[in-house]
Amino acid sequence: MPANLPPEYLEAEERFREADAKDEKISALQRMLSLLPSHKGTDKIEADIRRRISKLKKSSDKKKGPTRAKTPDQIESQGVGQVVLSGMPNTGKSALLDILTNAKPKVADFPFSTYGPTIGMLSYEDVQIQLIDTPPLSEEHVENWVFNLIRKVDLVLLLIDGSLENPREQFRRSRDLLSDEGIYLFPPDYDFKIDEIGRTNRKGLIIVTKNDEPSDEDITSILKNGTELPVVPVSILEEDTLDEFSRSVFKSLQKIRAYTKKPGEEPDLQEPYLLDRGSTVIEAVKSIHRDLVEELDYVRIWGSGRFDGQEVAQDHVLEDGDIIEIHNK
Ligand SMILES: Nc1nc2c(ncn2[C@@H]2O[C@H](COP(=O)(O)OP(=O)(O)OP(=O)(O)O)[C@@H](O)[C@H]2O)c(=O)[nH]1
Ligand SMILES: [Mg+2]
Repeated sequence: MPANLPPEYLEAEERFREADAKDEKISALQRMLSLLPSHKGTDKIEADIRRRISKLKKSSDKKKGPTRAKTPDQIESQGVGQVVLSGMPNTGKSALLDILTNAKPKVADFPFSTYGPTIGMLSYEDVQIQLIDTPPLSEEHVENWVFNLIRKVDLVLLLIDGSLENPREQFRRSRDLLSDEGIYLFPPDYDFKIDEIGRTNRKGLIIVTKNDEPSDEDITSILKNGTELPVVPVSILEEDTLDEFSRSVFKSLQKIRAYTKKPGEEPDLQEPYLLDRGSTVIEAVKSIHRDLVEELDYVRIWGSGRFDGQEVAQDHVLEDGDIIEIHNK
């Protein structure tokens, strides 16, 4: 118990414990936050309260629990892509899943607190991405399913604890543990060929966690000098870094969103069509409806054209967020 929590704080905490309604819980937590003395000993408590507030704000009143895995590495892919949180013990994998999704993984200030996979859905703008929390990588025992899962996902997030002084060593150790299993990480836009025998290539990002408590050194630039992989700093206490994290994850999945509009009408922005990055206009038309290709006369686009509503060739490469207007013969 850290020193000197004032009696008003303890009262607010009592109110939080007794509250049933979400709003009441949030307001009790906010009161706790305002009454919490600010010193080194209360940092963890503060992080914990902020996480609970953020989670409550995101949660809807109806319960939408995480999907359970059948066997640890057999996880049905949902949403735009399957992304795994990996890294050494205590780097903040579970805390990220906890703050970004409805899942409730165990977050603890001691290492090796996660045993199985926990799945959550990360919302980024109008898409959902599947995030999977896993037990830590370490030179001691790592269960096989952890590596099997990493081999299958679309993107690997390698977490480095940014509050420690040894970012390069953490990176090197994690990278070696993966390569010992034949797993190699490449930048998300890298055009790698089919896996060689005994070797799995995966897209990866380095995530520097706990960016609110950075050590004296500039970890992001130290790491950038040691690898081709993009480096994304994040803190569960800083919302803008979480937004940037989600944006980077979506971008790294190499998908784009396209929307449609009918001539003379407003675009339909309800549900995006998801396409592989690099898709052309004709590929988009095909994916919207096969039959449309036969009847296609021309296409106008809003977004990546030189001007809005530009008529573009069928091999025009689309960009994320483009709106397509299909004109039939
Ligand atoms: N200040 C701060 N603390 C954080 C942040 N993210 C995680 N932590 C703390 O770091 C500790 C470890 O977090 P976990 O999420 O349990 O770490 P983990 O990587 O899942 O750990 P294992 O499952 O044991 O490998 C907890 O005390 C968290 O509260 C952050 O962004 N800022
Ligand atoms: Mg964990």
